[in-house]
Amino acid sequence: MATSTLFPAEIEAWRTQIDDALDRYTLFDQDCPARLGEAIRYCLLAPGKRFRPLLLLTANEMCGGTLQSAMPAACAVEMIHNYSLIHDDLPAMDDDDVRRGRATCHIQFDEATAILAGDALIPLAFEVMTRDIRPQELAALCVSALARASGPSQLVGGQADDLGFQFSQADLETLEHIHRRKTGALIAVSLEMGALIAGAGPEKLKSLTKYGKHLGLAFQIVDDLLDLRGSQAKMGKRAGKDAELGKLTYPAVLGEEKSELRAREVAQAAIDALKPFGESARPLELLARFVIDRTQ
Ligand code: GRG
Repeated sequence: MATSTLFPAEIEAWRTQIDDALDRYTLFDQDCPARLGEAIRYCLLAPGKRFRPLLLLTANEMCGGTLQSAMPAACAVEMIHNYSLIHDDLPAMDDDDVRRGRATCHIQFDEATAILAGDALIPLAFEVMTRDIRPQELAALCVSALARASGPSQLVGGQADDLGFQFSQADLETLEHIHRRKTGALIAVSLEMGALIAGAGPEKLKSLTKYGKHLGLAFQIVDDLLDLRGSQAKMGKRAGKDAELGKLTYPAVLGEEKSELRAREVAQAAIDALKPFGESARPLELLARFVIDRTQ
């Protein structure tokens, strides 16, 4: 999976810093069994796009924050995202054997290790935030926002419904309700935490959260289209899995052409939500365009 130059240069430079911080956060002590630590690092440090941490850092910078103050939350959201990928790939869920161009965790290690590696990333994310975000009141706000976004009514609930609707029919509203939680919640909370850490006022916070919600949906629509049309070599994961698993997807509900139109419409709504930022919203505009044009 080639991820070397995905984003505009100024954003791209942060990816290395995110990778370095994730590396430092997973240098475990002697009490962490070697195989578990190895599995966590194998998945977390694999070449992902780092899209959620990049959104967080970009929103933070737009609101006047510093990279150093936002990095713990950026790493935390990537940890939660990675746990969800590891568990999603398990035989009990999507049963995938390739992720980020490599064997999935349970294939490379074993199922129990993959479950535990995913499990471990959840408390690690919250440990990092409570320890490294200052002041403590801000850490508490971020913990609360990320816990909600990854909890039973958002990420986990969206995943449960996604599994529950396999091989069934549903309308657009149901489909969007699933996608907004399964994929959108972590994307939206990344923007929200970036703004919170920079001390953004209510207008900017609202605008970024709205952008995040629209962008999350656009991201998932494109993901559905890539699964239909994309190649494993580019995406680093198997294509065509959605149809195989009878997943409720945009192309299944709307058809390919209308799905593409809907993705563009939602990405434009995301960009429109950035009006209060004026010219300084340019990096997030570029990220919204990346979502629409991405091939991995
Ligand atoms: C197990 C609670 C739980 C949730 C799983 C991750 C997930 C939710 C589902 C995966 C199915 C899927 C393809 C969702 C589409 C959106 C998504 C999360 C894509 C993967 O994220 P990327 O493209 O991946 O940002 P990288 O590897 O670049 O980080």
